Amino acid sequence: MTFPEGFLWGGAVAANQLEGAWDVDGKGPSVSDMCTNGTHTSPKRITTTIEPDTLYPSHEAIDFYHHYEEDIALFAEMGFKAFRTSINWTRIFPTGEEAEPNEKGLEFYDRVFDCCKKYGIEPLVTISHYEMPYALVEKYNGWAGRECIELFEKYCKVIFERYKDKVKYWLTFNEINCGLMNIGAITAISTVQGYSGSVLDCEVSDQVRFQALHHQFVASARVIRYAHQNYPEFLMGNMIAFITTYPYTCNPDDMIEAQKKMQMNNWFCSDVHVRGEYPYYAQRYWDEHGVKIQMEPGDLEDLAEGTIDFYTFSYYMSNCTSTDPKLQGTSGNLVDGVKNPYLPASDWGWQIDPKGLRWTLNEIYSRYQIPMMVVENGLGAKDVVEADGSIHDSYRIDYLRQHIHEMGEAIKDGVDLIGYMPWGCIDLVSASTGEMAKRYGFIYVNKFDDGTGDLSRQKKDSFEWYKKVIATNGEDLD
Ligand code: BGP
Repeated sequence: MTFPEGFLWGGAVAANQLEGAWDVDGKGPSVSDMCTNGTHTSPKRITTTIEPDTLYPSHEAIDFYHHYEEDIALFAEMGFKAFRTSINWTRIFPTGEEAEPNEKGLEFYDRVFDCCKKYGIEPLVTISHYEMPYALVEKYNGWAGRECIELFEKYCKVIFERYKDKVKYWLTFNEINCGLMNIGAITAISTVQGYSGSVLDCEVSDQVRFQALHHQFVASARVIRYAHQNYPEFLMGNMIAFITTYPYTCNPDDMIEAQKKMQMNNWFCSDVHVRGEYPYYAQRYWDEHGVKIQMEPGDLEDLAEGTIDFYTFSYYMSNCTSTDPKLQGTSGNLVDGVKNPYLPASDWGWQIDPKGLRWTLNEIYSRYQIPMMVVENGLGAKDVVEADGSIHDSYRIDYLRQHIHEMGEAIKDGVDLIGYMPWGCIDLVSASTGEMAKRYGFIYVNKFDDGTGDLSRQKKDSFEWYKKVIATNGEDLD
């Protein structure tokens, strides 16, 4: 057997992209709830107030809030061993600053985790996945405000205590490194106080981005230390959007450029999480970009004492980089790069690179040697529902098959990979564009970009295929 016994096969989602019920049972608005829909070519917007007659896709999403039992039953039917979801901070603390948590919000996640337990599915919980309370954006400019550290600690202490018997695996911040990338100013660090406009155009300085990240690092480390001290059975992880970057040519200038991109886009955050200190190459970058991080006494000790137990990341694509300014750009959602002539791309321009996953797993493992999980991977594609209701998504099966095969190769290489949770195991709202048309699921949801749809669920061909993959522990990928 290539995949180890007990390998965590499952799927991943995020609260803000599927729950809906954005103002139900005391929930407050999050930064995601202020984002309109958009498309690949016309970017979604963030607004400072809720505009009438404007569609905000997270408000209903796929209404997992009221369909979770049906959905988790379908995951169980596929044989999921694990399910990655997130907690909406604003269900627990609607503005982030209440003295007491919102009981109704806590009860919802009790129901979700109990339902997982009923089927023997292990929850993997992202504590913060693009849904900071919007009130904290208005008041503190999101994570630029140091106040958020303590508010986050308060939130974590509540959910740790409440779910200590139901959840063992925790990730602090989703794709924390996106705070250094354009749209991440909104999604990851939420430093967009007073900003209304395209999510791709908001300009946030390096100074603000690194300061916000510093606050997140300290917050993450403090809650990890707290969890280790109080809940020794918990396993605490990070989450990185891994943008594998190749040099476009063997020109040494391209090599250096690629190394720099790998450092600042991918390694910088996880070096802090795994090693408990800022990496050696950071200072030069900060000096050259006018960044001076304000730290308080104790911050560096906090970082050192709150290191992670396992490493998780999302992997969708790879990029090339070049020092030649004339080369053609590639549209990923996070960083621009140069088109790789050896790779095809999805309809959204994301370059498909299964072997890059094997390469990436080896790179991460050689650096850290701790257990790893791939907690997002998948193909966003348009699906067609046939007259008889069937959905033949062979393109999605091909994508997943190739990536799973390469994970198997990486395991044979010797990496310690313990789980795989492909993204959007049920169709949900796209994080980058707000679309429903960009579908990832094994389960189709009757919901469309204009907000219409009866929300019914339908199995795609990939549903039966993934079920077989899990049943054979990754041996049968045909
Ligand atoms: C990651 C996010 C997810 C998810 C995924 C796919 O960056 O963590 O929230 O949405 O990308 O991206 P998209 O929805 O833009 O296709």
